[in-house]
Amino acid sequence: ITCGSNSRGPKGFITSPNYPVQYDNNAHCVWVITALDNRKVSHIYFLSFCFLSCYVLSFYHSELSQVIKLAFEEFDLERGYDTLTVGDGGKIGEARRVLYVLTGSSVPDLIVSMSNQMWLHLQSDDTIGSQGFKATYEEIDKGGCGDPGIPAYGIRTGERFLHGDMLTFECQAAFELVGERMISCQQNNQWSGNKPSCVCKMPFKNA
Ligand SMILES: [Ca+2]
Repeated sequence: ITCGSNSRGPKGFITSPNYPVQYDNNAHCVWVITALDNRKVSHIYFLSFCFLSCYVLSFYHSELSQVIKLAFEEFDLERGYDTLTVGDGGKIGEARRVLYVLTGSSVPDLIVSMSNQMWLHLQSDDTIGSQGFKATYEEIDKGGCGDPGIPAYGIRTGERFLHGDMLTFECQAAFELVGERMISCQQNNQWSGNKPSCVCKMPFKNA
């Protein structure tokens, strides 16, 4: 089956077909998410002073200032056989702009595009389905990795999500940190690691 859609910002969500019921076999779905062309009033005001050259500048600004942040809430695809490929830009399947090929049942972390567009391609084979996925998307300003959130029962130090910024995580008493304690926002708009989780320590375990 063929499915998917073209979506525009500033925010929304995408689910696999039939979600939360199993997706179809032989599904072939594509989604393209495009940030809104959000020219601001100040730009239009600016136009009246400088005509063509400033129009080009403001257009340039509006085209490139926003990127797409994709955050998964649920994710479950038949491991190794059904895949969701996420890429940058508007050309579906462009190999050199693939960001991730996702499969299996662990929920991926944030994905941030590098341009104002992101595409997703779900492909399933001819047997065995799974629940599928639900993801929300949102426009964010270019030059950052987006807010990865704070783990349940956790504490985060750091409030900035721009290139080079670092976040450190701790867990509340009685919880143990699993995963990376510190992550940094890389130039490719992706965090260096996944947000950790805080799991309850075994209270009666003998030392
Ligand atoms: Ca399958």
